[in-house]
Amino acid sequence: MKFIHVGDTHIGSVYKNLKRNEDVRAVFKQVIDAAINNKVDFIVHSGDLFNEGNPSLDSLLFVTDQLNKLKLAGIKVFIVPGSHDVGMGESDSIIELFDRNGLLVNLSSKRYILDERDFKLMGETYRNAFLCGVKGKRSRVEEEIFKRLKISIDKNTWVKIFIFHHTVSALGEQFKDLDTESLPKGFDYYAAGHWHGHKDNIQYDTGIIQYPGSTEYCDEKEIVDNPNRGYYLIDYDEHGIQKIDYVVLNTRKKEILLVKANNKSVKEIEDEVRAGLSKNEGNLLVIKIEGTTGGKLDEFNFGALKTEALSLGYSFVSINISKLSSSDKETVEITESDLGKIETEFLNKRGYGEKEVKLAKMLIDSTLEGFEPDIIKKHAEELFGI
Ligand SMILES: [Mn+2]
Repeated sequence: MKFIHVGDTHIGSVYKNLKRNEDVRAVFKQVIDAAINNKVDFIVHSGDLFNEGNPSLDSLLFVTDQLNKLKLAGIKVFIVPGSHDVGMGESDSIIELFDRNGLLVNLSSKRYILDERDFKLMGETYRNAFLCGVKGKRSRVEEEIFKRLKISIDKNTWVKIFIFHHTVSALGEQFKDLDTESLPKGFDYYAAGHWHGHKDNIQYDTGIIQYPGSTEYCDEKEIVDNPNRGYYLIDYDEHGIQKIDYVVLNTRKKEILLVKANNKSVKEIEDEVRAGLSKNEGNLLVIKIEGTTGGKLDEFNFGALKTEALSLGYSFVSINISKLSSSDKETVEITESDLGKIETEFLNKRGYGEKEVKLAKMLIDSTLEGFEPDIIKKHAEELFGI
């Protein structure tokens, strides 16, 4: 028996970029086709099927068509809604619509919650597997829910699968939605979503936690941080899980161009970026400019660089200057030591007149004293005789 575990497919407008939206769909199709070709018994989706809780009609039709292909092939989909699958202010998810139309099984649908106060959770037994799950939330997760979960696991199955859409502390304390220890015990396979990186084989209780990551690079950081994108194909039999393959999806080639500023002028840096570009068939490009330039930051024409790159064929261009600074900093020597006088001296030395300094100081003070805009306007009019 086989199943696929996939997550964070983010169908919809991840980018305001049509080509990239097509990419997001193309990898989704790859997963669907792989499920059919491998004759898997079912698919587990760990949330964020859509990028937004109110997907466009176009996205809805696309997903409907893909899920229908699975239905025709007799492949069930078990899912919990992710944080993105719930619209702002809505308690139900778009996933529920597909559940009610019989195109997938929403394991956090109300029918699986036996007792809402006691968090008694039911699951499904299907093809010798037991599956149940908890949906993701937009706001901070209530860890209490996890701690109090009571699940009647069907022991009479070959594999027990728990699906959830949260980051656990095993990924790093700073990223956690909940402590790993809060997860329910007694499962073989913890199908996790929400973390767009890919993290295998986190040992927990008698099972493993698996994050397949997103199926496409959803932003610049994901392009830089991850070598590839994929999903899991799992074999199981009466002795439990036998084999897990991480299957790499066919995504666009990517280029990360690092340019060291090393006190070079803006023109030298821009020329170096240009020299690093080449004609291509829609690659993803991240340009990182790091260090200190001898020129001024506002002399860069990043818009022009981007346009040039796009004209060479790149389908996505991002320029990262978070580690770029300028050595050309103006310095003003101050002799005063009182804060109020420092402000005046600084502004005088920068060439501002008496009235301008007065107004500037009023504006600085207003951040502390909370002057009404009307009062500031009145003072300005008096000072400048407007
Ligand atoms: Mn996601």
